Amino acid sequence: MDRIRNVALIGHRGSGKTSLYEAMLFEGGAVNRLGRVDDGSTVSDHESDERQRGQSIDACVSHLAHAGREINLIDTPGDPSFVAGTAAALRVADSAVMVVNGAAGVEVHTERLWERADAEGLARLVFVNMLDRERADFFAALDSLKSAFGPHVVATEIPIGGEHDVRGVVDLIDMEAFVYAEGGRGRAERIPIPDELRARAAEYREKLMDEVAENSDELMERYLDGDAIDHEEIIAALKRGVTEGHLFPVTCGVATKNLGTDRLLDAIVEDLPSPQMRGPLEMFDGDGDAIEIAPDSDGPLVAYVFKTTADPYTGRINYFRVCSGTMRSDSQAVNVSEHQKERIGQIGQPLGTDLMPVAALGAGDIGAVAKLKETRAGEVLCDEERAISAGPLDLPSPVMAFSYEAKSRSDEEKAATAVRRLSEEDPTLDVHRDPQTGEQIIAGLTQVHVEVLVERMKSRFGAVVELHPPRVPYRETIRRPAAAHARYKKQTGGRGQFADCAIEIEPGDDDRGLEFVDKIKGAAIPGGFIPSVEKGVEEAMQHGTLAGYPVKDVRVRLVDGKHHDTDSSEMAFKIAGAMAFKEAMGEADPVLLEPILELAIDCPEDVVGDVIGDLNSRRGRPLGMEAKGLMTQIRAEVPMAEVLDLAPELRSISGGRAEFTMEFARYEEVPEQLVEKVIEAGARPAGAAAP
Ligand SMILES: Nc1nc2c(ncn2[C@@H]2O[C@H](COP(=O)(O)OP(=O)(O)OP(=O)(O)O)[C@@H](O)[C@H]2O)c(=O)[nH]1
Ligand SMILES: [Mg+2]
Repeated sequence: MDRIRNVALIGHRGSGKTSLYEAMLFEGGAVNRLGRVDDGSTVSDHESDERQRGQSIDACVSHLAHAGREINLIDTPGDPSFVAGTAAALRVADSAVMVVNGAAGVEVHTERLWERADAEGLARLVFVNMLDRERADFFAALDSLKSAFGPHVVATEIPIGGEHDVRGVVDLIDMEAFVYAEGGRGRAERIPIPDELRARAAEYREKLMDEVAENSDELMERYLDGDAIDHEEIIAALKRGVTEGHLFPVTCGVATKNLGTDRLLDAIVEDLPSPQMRGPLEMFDGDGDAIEIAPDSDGPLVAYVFKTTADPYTGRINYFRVCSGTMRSDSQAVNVSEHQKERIGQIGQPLGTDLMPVAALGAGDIGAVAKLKETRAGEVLCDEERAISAGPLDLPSPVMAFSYEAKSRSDEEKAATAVRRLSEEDPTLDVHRDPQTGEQIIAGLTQVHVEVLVERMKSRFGAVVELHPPRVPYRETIRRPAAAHARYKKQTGGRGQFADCAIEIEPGDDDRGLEFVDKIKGAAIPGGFIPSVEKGVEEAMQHGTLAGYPVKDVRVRLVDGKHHDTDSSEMAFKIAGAMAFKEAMGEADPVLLEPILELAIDCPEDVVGDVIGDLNSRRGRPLGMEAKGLMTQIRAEVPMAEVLDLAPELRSISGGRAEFTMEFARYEEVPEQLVEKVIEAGARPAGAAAP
């Protein structure tokens, strides 16, 4: 029952997660060569674009065995452009190892990812990595962790040596010291605690014991009495605190030298909870009420699919966590999200892209299966039809929208398939046709996010497309109430067309879109035609009267009308509805809206002034400033129209040391002096008739 550990490696970009992942696979015997990010020889980061860019883009799952336990280890990307994979990994892990750069301490995404792990209720352990780097300082990193995450962040080991001569660690639980042979495999050699570290080790041991004892009254009493407390007792209390999410052990090492990795695997087994210890997972029933899914292998099957890969050669592979019941090879399951039966072929335990075949996987385990027809990430598989869902992941919405054009006719077809299949992999991508301009749009979280998609369209599907600079999705709305009356009448011999309607419009509530209220008394317009009027209004709202941008948040009351027994039709009422809306909108003080984004820019102290100056020139409004480790974070609201070229500018201001994330905040009126310019650029494709 206590066999499995599902662990996600998370951390700021470039903190060494993938390097640590490879070292753990090597140490656990899953591979017999230590993979290196810099040589492109890793199990994770196996995609060509990951190797080229030197960063993880997708989450990668591997299974390994250590000390009689089964560890499902998930490497995640640190770049917020690819947060979808990270968020999905956290959904299926029971705990997270937070990897921190020992020379930088807590960085921006260290904090964001910590919050994500917290929101998923995950136990957390920290690995302070890169202790061999210049200016690496374990104790400074520990202090930054404590000030970011509170006093229950506590070292369970401290390093021996530092920077170029870091050699090993002192274990504070057993008060033993270990040194590692350079690049050696296997356990470290035990040595006496070096004299120069004795006082420090005793000091940090006391801090550790104070925290651990808090988790057991009995242990606290004996600890205060000065009794000897053995390894098992300490671990039991530690594990309780970690599992309940109020104790966070900190370990350390050097991923690229495989230093400390064996001890990290021990800590995963000893300190982190199994699925059974973690307990039931929360899902939702058909009414959206929370239900608990207990990790019982004999219970009904509930499996959550957290990752789907699309490859034209190997086909689709789905990665899942068995939340309850047992998933068996050569069986059947129902995709209850799509109401589709799926034939389950050979299931396996993943090692990167490889699958090690297994007959069955019980509750709490993670596996993969190829060739499901309809199933994608986020969906739930059960043994029979059940109303159950996992709830959406908390993900930012795509704000950077680029239009693209296929290079040739044949690319056009390939691009359509590629975009559809690739966007299945990533819920933070939005691909659609712009209803205004007819252009094909790819929207993502950042420019890099969209560029990676375009590279994959080419490398995996042979579809070559050209990206055009992103367009700002302006909107229109109204500022005051107005009324209009429209009559659509045509007599062309035979049966004519007749519809007549009167509407009142007024500003609606934020983000409600169109609110259509039927106020018709008697049978001035027969009930069957009223949806047609609404449809007409809806269509007219696709192209506002100012510049042809979609209109948002308007309340429309249909108050009166007339019909004709033979000449009235749905079509006629739709046209009358659209005519009435356009006329009313023109009278209702229409205004142009632009999206405002909230930016978080992280930059070194010495360029803060320049960055703020740059933001001011972009109509930016500062929201605040905060020290984050070695960096300063500036938060500001900036109109989207002004940030499209922010990335290169920021790179040049900071010499590549700044980075930023952005999220949609809200729509605001375009300042008066800019309205003309936006209207001129207009959303209307060239040559289209004015409304
Ligand atoms: N000196 C030193 N370099 C390291 C260590 N760990 C990783 N690196 C190097 O740091 C760089 C980034 O390492 P990765 O393992 O790709 O980092 P990551 O956290 O997976 O990065 P993302 O996937 O982009 O978030 C690579 O060049 C590694 O060789 C370490 O412990 N010491
Ligand atoms: Mg990585």
